[in-house]
Amino acid sequence: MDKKRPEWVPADGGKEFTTSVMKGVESMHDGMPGTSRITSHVPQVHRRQLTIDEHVQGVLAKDRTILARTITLIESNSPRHMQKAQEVLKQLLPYTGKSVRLGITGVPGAGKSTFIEALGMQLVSSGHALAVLAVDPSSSLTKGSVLGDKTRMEKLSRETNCFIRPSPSGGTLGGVTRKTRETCLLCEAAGFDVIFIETVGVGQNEITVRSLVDFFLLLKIAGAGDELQGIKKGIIELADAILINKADGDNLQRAEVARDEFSRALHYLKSPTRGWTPRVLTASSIHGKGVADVWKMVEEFVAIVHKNKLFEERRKSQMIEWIHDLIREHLEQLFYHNDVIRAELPQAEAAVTAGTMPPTAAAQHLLALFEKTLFQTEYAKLDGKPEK
Ligand SMILES: Nc1nc2c(ncn2[C@@H]2O[C@H](COP(=O)(O)OP(=O)(O)OP(=O)(O)O)[C@@H](O)[C@H]2O)c(=O)[nH]1
Ligand SMILES: [Mg+2]
Repeated sequence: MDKKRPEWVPADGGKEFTTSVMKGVESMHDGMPGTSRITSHVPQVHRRQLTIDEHVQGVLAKDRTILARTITLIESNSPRHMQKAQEVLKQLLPYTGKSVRLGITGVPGAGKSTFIEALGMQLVSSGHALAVLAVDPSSSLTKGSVLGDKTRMEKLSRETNCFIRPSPSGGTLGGVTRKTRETCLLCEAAGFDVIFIETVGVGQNEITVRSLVDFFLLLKIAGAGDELQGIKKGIIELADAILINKADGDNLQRAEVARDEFSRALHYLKSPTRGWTPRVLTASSIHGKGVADVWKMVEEFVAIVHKNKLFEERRKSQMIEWIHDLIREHLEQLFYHNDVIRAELPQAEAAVTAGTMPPTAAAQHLLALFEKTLFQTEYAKLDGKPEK
């Protein structure tokens, strides 16, 4: 884990900003689980940069090495790479959209990776091609969960029909979303028909994941003392299903009690998906029990949302949401990177905390300053241009 600050964080940014950035995956390995049995058709000498066409053709040809490199390109924050990545994506867009995206969220240790390994093995053995994107792996909490994940998904990572990719957890929330969204598109273009997105549930993450996936699965463990807290937080309102994991051994009975409690609670909540009533299931991922039922449920769900057109509708509105996320993110960066704002912000904050200025007035003052500098830049551009 690098302690590098992401470049967008304002100089006086506090804990509310992510201040640690995971090292790019490429520096450790190429994102390929196990050994790739497919030989890349592009020479790897000196890892020369691929052309746009090589990226596009490689992804379409399901070349996993090129897929991994294209994801790395997309994760890059350099403007040159971003431009290239956008061109690659544009050309791949016609080949996207044909997958089921499943978001899997739960507290650290809930058993997400174990569940993914169990269900994933069943899916690949029945002919599915599965991509697993581990967003925000909990390495910040458990130090090195990426490695842990690789061992926990040991069998799965050796499957040629499975592609496992840990994603960087740093950057803006929008950055993570943009990259994960774009990675999903790449995986779809490469022919993966099931995409799992594993994230640690820490509040905001769940909302982000909901905006990326078709089906949102919340993993819980019984007896963790948080059974009904989730309801208050509104997180379970986002879930299409809750899976009480570790329903085995001494925990079995508690898991069943938790299932009934959650079922009752869900009864009073509005479903996040029209035409679908959220369900609560139990499973023991470690023993593979109840795991197949989860997939049966997802298939049922997919049939319903295809029939009532919600699948397509949701994907479209997620794309629209995406545009606005990007605009918001960009405007925020412009604002906080602005020299005038950077100079003025601490004073405005001090005035507010000293009680000499109301927060609204401070915000208005800063925004007015910002707008003024924007116009000045525009006027400066006009200066020197010959009049018509
Ligand atoms: N008894 C039991 N243990 C389980 C089960 N599923 C997972 N575990 C154990 O719980 C621990 C955490 O499992 P993981 O799959 O790594 O959990 P995770 O949610 O992916 O954790 P992070 O990635 O760190 O957030 C491991 O020791 C697993 O062996 C289960 O169904 N039953
Ligand atoms: Mg995990």
